[in-house]
Amino acid sequence: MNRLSEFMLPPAKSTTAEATDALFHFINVTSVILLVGITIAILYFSWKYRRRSDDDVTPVIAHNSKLEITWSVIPLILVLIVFGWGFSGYLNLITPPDDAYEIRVVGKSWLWEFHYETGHVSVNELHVPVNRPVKLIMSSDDVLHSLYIPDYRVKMDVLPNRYTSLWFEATEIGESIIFCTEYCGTAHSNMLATAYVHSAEDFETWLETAGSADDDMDPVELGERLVTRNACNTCHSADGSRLTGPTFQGLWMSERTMEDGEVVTADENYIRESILEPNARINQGYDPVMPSYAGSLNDRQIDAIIEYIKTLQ
Ligand code: HEC
Ligand SMILES: [Cu+2]
Repeated sequence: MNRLSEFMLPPAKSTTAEATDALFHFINVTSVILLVGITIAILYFSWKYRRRSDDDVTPVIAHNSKLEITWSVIPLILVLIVFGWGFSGYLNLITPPDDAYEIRVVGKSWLWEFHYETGHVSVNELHVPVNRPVKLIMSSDDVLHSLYIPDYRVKMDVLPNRYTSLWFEATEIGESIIFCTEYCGTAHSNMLATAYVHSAEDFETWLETAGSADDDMDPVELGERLVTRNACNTCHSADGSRLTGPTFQGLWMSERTMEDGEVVTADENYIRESILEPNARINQGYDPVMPSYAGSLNDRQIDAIIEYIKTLQ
């Protein structure tokens, strides 16, 4: 079974992954056996009962009860096994253990926000402790998204105006990739995040120091890091090329034309407003798709981003 998993699937790194894989292999192996058996039977019968001479006449066969019962009962048993097995696995996957550690997840086009009990918010980085159940309570700020962690074999839709949840218990310290698996627009394929699994102590340390590690960093450097960390660079380039949003190069103090013809100078206030209330004014020729960063970036971080944009002349 393990060999088969290594061959077909990403490594199983959660407590429930192996049970999911076992059912997957059962369905797969049974299907292959049936496929081969049926194919051989078809070939054999078409050879055995081939037309041998012109006056060959096919006898009339009304039915064969034994055969019909056999080919109804065997699939019925297989389907019942898959149902029972799948249903008990499903119940396990939708029932998080009571002591699960809770993290709020917000999907936005096109990034993931993870909100921790301390109030810390990380973008596209999910930090979790190893060997402890974690429950994600998820919602979307805009369209349908879906959070998928292949290594843990968990996936759940993320909807606007409603909470969905999933849980897992990571069994290995390390990193796993997180995908959005609901097509959600232009940069859907960039809607990636990473799950970082820490030891219990390292996780506590991370939680205590998250965010404050930036405290004595140079503002320009911090700004550049925040632009990557908050996925601004999926929509804004620093080299003049046009992505979903306008480039940051040459933005500082330039004249921006809005949808309604208004011309605005890109000063501190304009950039700040663009980050906190992106839909207050829309640039001419662009779609109103930027998510608001109100609540996830504080004043110091916004200042740092502005300092960084100033350097991109
Ligand atoms: C999903 C894509 C997307 C992401 C992510 C995104 N933006 Fe935007 N942004 C846009 C689009 C599109 C516009 C132009 C339309 C508008 O004005 O809302 C824009 C406009 C802006 C503007 C005004 C630019 C100008 O040329 O006038 C600034 C400043 C800005 N974004 C900063 C940021 C920062 C900082 C981040 C990350 C914290 C960010 N954006 C993340 C899509 C995005
Ligand atoms: Cu998405």
